[in-house]
Amino acid sequence: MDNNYALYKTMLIIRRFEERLLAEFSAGKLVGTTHAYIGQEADAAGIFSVTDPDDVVFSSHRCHGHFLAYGGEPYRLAAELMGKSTGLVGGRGGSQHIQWRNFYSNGIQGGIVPVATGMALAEKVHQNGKITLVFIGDGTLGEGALYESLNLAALWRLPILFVLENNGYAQTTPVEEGVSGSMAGRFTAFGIQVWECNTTDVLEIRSTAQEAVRHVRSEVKPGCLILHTYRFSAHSKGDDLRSPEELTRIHAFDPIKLHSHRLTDEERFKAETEVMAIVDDAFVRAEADLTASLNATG
Ligand SMILES: Cc1ncc(C[n+]2csc(CCOP(=O)(O)OP(=O)(O)O)c2C)c(N)n1
Ligand SMILES: [Mg+2]
Repeated sequence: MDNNYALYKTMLIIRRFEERLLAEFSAGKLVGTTHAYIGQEADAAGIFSVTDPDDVVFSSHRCHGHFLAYGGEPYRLAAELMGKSTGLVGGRGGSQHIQWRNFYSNGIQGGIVPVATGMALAEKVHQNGKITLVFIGDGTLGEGALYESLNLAALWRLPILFVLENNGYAQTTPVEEGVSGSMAGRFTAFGIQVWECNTTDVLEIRSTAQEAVRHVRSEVKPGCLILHTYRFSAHSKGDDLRSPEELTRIHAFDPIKLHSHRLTDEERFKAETEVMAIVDDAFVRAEADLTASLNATG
């Protein structure tokens, strides 16, 4: 019961935060670019409900959902998106390049995977029981640095979980046109065990993630979690070639609607009220903050 409410609230924070973010973008209040996670919320909510607070996380251009599920503060993220000095990295990273506690993100596809692998080595040497997670998309399977990392992670038995979120597209390229052969086979070829989920049900994702996380932590070995999912919003801002029929079809897999039936009307109302207040406070406070000075240091 408590778990169901917490998972729902995490997914709702991501959804409402990003709906607000897209509206603020359209109103010209944000700078740079952005990539919304709307539709994929069950992945982040499920995974971060079974990780430890000190685990190390590396994310991609589509990082907001991962960050919020990790426990990041919506206000600091909103301030970062607005280029404010109170933002996560002083307003200089924007949407794709954020850092807070053990969470890092980078917009270069696959570029962060060798960094994450090195971090997993460092944490293994420190023998502190932390695992490292690194998120990639289906389109990032074409990056060579990924395979060098898989090789070393397997050879050196590094405690790292590669999380592959297959949302079916790399920008506007469908996965069938960008990825050959088997996704799982790309990991098993290096002797890395794979867990795979073809669902947007947060409870199923959570229990599969739990097994994968347990394996990586207790066996001190790499693992791979493949999550087949759906991206509801455009790749970034407006770049979407999908037909209205396809968009209608995939909305049937809305993870929030799917999970909402496990809550009472009162619980759904409470979650919605609390989340709307958090998101509104985040954007209103961030807007009032000072803009980052471009030539400041530190
Ligand atoms: C090395 C590199 N090439 C191209 C880009 C531009 N780019 C940003 S996201 C993206 C598609 C990524 O697709 P995928 O890995 O499936 O992630 P998704 O956007 O679907 O979450 C591209 C081509 C980039 N950021 N880095
Ligand atoms: Mg993709």
